[in-house]
Amino acid sequence: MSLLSASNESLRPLHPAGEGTADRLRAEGYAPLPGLLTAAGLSVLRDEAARLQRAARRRDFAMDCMDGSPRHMTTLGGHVIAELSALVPELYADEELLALLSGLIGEKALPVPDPVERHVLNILHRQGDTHGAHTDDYPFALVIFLEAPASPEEGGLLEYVPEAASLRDLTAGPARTAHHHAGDAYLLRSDTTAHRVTPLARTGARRTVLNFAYTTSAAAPRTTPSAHRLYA
Ligand SMILES: O=C(O)CCC(=O)C(=O)O
Ligand SMILES: [Fe+2]
Repeated sequence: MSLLSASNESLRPLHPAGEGTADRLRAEGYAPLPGLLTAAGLSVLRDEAARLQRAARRRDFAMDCMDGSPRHMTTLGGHVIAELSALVPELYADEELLALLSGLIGEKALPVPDPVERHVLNILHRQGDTHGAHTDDYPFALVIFLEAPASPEEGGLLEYVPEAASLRDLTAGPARTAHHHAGDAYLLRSDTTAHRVTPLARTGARRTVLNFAYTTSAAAPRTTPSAHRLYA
């Protein structure tokens, strides 16, 4: 079944990346892509994530290489997703999606070599669940929301500081925050933007995202142990 070919039913036509989105990515390290998924795309991916979640693993630890920031979440790495899902790898490599991302980045968005980091599933589902402060190994992350807390008061906000000198920048001053709805996505300059997901504040709230990592031909390879600790 190909939902994700040229007549893509899962992604909206390319215009949701409105005017100014590329500028915002460059200036702020973050660009929202509200309603990137169609209703059909959201429904299919949500069912896929619910199926994949059965293979996912609970993680509760401090990430040493990221200033000991907390991980309280359930995750599934890209290597397992590739074994269990046709849909997610297809969407990751979808030409329409790559064209959209390349347009925003200003160069060709390329799949990353590491099968573990390429496309991952992150699920926050208990009160207090959080994906603590870090930067990513690869320069760009497309985060697609399949479930999200209804309001910012329920937590699960993205907090970010572009061009961060250190992860401490997230707490040293006011960080930027963003709330998203299911079906939304955002693109992050994820290697130089310090970022974290604030703790879920309410029992029963859920936040499920797919994170797709991309690189460019100019990007210097940089790897930390963090992805393998969280996903392998
Ligand atoms: O869930 C998010 O909004 C961020 C995910 C993230 O930073 C990551 O998976 O590296
Ligand atoms: Fe990240």
